[in-house]
Amino acid sequence: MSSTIIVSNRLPINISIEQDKIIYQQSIGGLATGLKSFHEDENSLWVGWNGLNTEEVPEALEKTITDELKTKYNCAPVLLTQDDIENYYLGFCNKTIWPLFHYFQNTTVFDPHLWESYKLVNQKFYNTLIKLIKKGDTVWIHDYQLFLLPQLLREYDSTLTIGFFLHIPFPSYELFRQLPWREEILWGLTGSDLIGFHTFDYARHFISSIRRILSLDAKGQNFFYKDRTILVDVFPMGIDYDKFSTAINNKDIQHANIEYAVKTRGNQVVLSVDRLDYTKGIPERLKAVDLFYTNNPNYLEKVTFIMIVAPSRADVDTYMSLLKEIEELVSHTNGKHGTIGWTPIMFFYKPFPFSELVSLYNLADVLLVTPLRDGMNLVAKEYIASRPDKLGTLILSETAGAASELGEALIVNPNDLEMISQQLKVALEMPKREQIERNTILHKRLKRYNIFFWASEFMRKLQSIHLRHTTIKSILLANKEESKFLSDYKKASKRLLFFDYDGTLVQFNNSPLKAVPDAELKQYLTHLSTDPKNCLSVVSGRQKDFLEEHFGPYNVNLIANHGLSFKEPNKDWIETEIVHNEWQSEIRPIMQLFTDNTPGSFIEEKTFSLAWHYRRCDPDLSSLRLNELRETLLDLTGTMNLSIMDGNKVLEIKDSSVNKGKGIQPLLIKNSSVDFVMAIGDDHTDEDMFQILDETDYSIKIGTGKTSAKFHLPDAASFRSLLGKMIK
Ligand code: GDG
Repeated sequence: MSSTIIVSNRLPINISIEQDKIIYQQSIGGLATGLKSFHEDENSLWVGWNGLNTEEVPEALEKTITDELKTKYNCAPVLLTQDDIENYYLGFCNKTIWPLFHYFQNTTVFDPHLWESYKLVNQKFYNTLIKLIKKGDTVWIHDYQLFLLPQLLREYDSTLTIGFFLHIPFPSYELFRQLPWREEILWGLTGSDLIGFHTFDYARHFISSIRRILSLDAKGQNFFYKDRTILVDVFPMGIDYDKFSTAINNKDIQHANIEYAVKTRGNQVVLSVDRLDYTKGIPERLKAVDLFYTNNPNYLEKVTFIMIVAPSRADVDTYMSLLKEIEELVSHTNGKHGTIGWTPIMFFYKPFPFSELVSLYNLADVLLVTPLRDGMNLVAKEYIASRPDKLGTLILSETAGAASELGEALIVNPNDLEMISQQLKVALEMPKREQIERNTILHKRLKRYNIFFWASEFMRKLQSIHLRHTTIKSILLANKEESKFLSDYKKASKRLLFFDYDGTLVQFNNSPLKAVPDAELKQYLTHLSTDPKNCLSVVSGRQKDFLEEHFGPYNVNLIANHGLSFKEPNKDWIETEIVHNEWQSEIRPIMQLFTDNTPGSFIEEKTFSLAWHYRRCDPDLSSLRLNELRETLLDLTGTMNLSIMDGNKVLEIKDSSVNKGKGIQPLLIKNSSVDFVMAIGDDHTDEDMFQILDETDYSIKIGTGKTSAKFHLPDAASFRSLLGKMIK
């Protein structure tokens, strides 16, 4: 039976060893809390680091821990050394990716040594996983610690279903590009079938980096790599709504509530709950609270602020200096505004048990959540869900992912202390009726889009995109199919071979007009064209002169201008159709206008067509211009016998009576008795060739996407390697 494997840096269980006794505790943190319910419900296997370093655990104990993790918690550990923890976890993850992705570029460390450790640990996760996964399994990888894992697993088994979810923000391209290892990280993610983010902005930033850094094509939420389409989508993570909304029925929680009310003297209570982290905006929040008391002396002794900070990443220096700064700010405000009987800020640097946390959610009149950046922020959702009375006001930072979902909260700029202080007053004075109105809407949303819905939506999309990959009609020309192709080729006594040029015989580079045959290709062509069994043709949209310059010396047929011009070896060019190109004078000025407005684009003039190339342009601008140009041309050419073709980073307009299918037809007729026919190409213009071939012929598309070809190859490099095998 196939199963689901969750992979994250940490297991949802914290393990500590005290005097040879093993203590298991539920981890705190968004990912662990959020996914725990899904894990228990689905009976999935969870793979991650167990929180210990291999040096401090005797081997016998290691085995006991591994066994107990499996039997009691359905977890399998990845073992890390002290060195891994220092350089991968505390190093690259927490000193490089975490600050950069949360827009703290000034404190981001770029150290190749840490990057090496990151690669090594991703490999360790891979080594653990391949011992556990079975054919047909689904692997769901979580978060920024494991960016390289999807591609490692894809190379191990191309049929695996692989999903990736990022729990933190994905920064804008301008920020992400600062990372020296940006390409490796993006390539690592391309092994996934589905990549999920909390918000549309993060997904948009990611696609922009994919297009600009890897130069991969993207359409809407899909991008294309080799023979696969990878879906990028938005899944705002929910919480276990029922667990929080019913928790107050618990007697302990009700008692704790009464006790807390006495301790806060019946004052109005403002609460905040965070892990210790500089992204959470804790010092700024404390300054805003201080400002609130200064600006509103009538609230002194009437409002108490409870701040819970759960210890986190205590081994990273910046976190300890942050704690010191927080403690100083707390004592400053308490010293300045406090009285003998009243402490303005009750500060706790420790984790609270779930029951006490829910009591505090129920006690608080206001929850103040002001991170400078936050992927989502689950605390905001938990607060609302914990209040069946639908009372309480949420103040939420606009830079938390949750803000895009919880619009009924009071939204603030976390750097605007005056604004936070004002909104605190608004929140404390908000009439109950308005609180209930706002929170009723929020409850509905949180109840529906809960953690189970979130996980099942992700899984549903993941399975459907994976199914799409396995049901692509054209067959990958690999393994068995490739062997059959090579054996048919070798057996044949007469063969017709049609090769497209750009993107097929040569790879695209940034300047398509400069792509010329390299030494290896020349060697292969010499071999193929001197084999008396072969009749080889290069079929291209290029002009006659170009093909003649590069292929003239070989014994090959040249079919230029998309099939319009034909030349056999040692003969003259002939035109296969009579075409008119008066239309060009009308279309050229329009194309020129678009060229002027799109830096990097240029027009290629051909005998019977005009091509607008945009490979070197800004991808966002060119996609905008491309749509405009296509629509303008469609309007203009409605009554003319012209067709507009989307090629690989080129839009070409040409006479409709010319196409590559028509171009190769005379050769197919003349050689009707051959026993091997093959046509290969990478874009839309090659489809006319594929369609004219018989069912038993080899039509091969390079790349993914809709095609009438019977077979496909991932990229031009795979065709090059196939050519190498053909001449052996
Ligand atoms: C990352 C992203 C994203 C906190 N203190 C206590 C406690 N907690 C629990 C909360 C909540 C979780 O920890 C914190 O989740 P957040 O979402 O607020 O933040 P991160 O830990 O930074 O999580 C974040 C999340 O992943 C999910 O994708 O939302 O943006 O940074 O569940 O309740 N729980 C208990 N005592 C505490 O003192 N019991």
